Amino acid sequence: MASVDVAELRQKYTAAGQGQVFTFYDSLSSAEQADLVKQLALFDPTRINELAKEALHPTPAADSGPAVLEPLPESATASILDSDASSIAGWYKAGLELIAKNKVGVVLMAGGQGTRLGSSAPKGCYDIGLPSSKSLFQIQAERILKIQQLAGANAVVPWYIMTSGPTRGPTEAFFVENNYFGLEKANILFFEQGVLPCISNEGKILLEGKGKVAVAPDGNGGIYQAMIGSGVLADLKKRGIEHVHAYCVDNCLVRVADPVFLGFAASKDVDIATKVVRKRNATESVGLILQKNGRPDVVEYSEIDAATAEAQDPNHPGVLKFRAANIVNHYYSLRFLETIPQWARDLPHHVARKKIPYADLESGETVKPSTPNGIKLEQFVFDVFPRLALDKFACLEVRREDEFSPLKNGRGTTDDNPDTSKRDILLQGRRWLEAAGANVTVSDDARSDVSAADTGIEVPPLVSYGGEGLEGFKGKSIVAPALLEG
Ligand code: UD2
Repeated sequence: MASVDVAELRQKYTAAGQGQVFTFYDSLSSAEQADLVKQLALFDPTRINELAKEALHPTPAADSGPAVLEPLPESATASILDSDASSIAGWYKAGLELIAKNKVGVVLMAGGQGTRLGSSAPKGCYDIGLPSSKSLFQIQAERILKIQQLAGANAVVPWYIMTSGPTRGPTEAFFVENNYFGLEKANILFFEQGVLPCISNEGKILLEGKGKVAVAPDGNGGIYQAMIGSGVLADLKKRGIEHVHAYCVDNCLVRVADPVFLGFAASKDVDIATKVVRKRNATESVGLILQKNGRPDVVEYSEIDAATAEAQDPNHPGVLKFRAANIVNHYYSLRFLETIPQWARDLPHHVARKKIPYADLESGETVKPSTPNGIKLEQFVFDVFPRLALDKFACLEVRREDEFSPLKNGRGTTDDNPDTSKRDILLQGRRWLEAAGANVTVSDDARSDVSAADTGIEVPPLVSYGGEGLEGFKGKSIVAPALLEG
């Protein structure tokens, strides 16, 4: 890193009214001073002021009137639930061919801090309690292995894993410890998203300690600038990748590099496609895929008004009008990703009001506030959608029970927790085996209050990616709960 002119940096921050970050500078050791300067050199205080001003005192929208929100038009959506088997088989075949030709790459968003889950390790390392004790990372790695095998002997699906500062080290170490779960190390690339300073309610950059700025990951929308800065986009191009699947680490049912999704998106020649599930209820914590002023868009659960969330479909009484739930499962054409430099910096920043530990500027002591004292700024990955005309965007509705069971909360909560993740994987395995003609019964010694999970079967990804290849179990009797061996 080029040496930083400290005086110039100090002057820049002071001129921007952010000189308080140097309050303790002279009392720091030279190593601490170097660390602080290295951190401060990452940010432009004038830009931070612009973001903070917009976040704390938003510019009123031009008086173009309230946004017109409507569900996506039929032309931009398809549903697995009502597509015929031949269409699905056609997408599957086309997608597998793209994988066989090494045209497909996978990008994993794994930089979240998993605060609600309460685990200090990265979410991908989490053991949801399966009979195999596999982590989310291992399940996803084995799905990549399996889809490569299904596509053909020479198929390679490179896996780009986005981490954030706190998750980078533990994530890479986990993969090394587990020998990359059988994948080739050369086809797994870790990269780091950016961070942004935490801002006080008065618009000041907060210090976490005397020599450290309080920072937070810049949101999963930081993926775009990170793909440029980390060389991921260049690597995708070098490998001749044309189709990219980007997904959320915490969904244990995710079909990584799903051939059906890839074939669907490629057949429509869109630049972005997204998978959705039917929203569980009006208050579910999911974004809503819809059209806003005629453009594809997503209204996040943290920013939706009750009227929109609860609006009923006029043609289907009792059904939500806005029911296409975002599941952080997106397709991108590489040609679109090559336009990132044109727009990534302009993606809006969303505001999360938080209790942010900060260094008191008098005493230098770290204070843990009891009420929100500032904001974190983050970009959302789906905020790029409105850049597309509807004909370059597509939405594929999939079955929630087959493709979406997010791990958001700790054990003991009502949903989206390790137990619901485990249950959903085991019940899916049972459905697959019964569809193949196996006879599944529940063991006598299962507890009297046998849980749904205890009636399921774990079918490892290397045995079946999506329920295929289980014909050999026809007529076989299997006693649940069980882990199916290959
Ligand atoms: C996300 C979606 C929401 C809905 C929900 C379903 C966004 C912005 N919101 O909300 O619409 O689909 O998931 O489960 O996508 N991540 C990073 N870096 C960050 C922050 C998050 O990589 O700075 C990753 C995170 O590791 C995870 C994904 O993005 O893989 C979603 O993050 P989250 O679980 O914090 O998002 P959530 O549940 O608030």
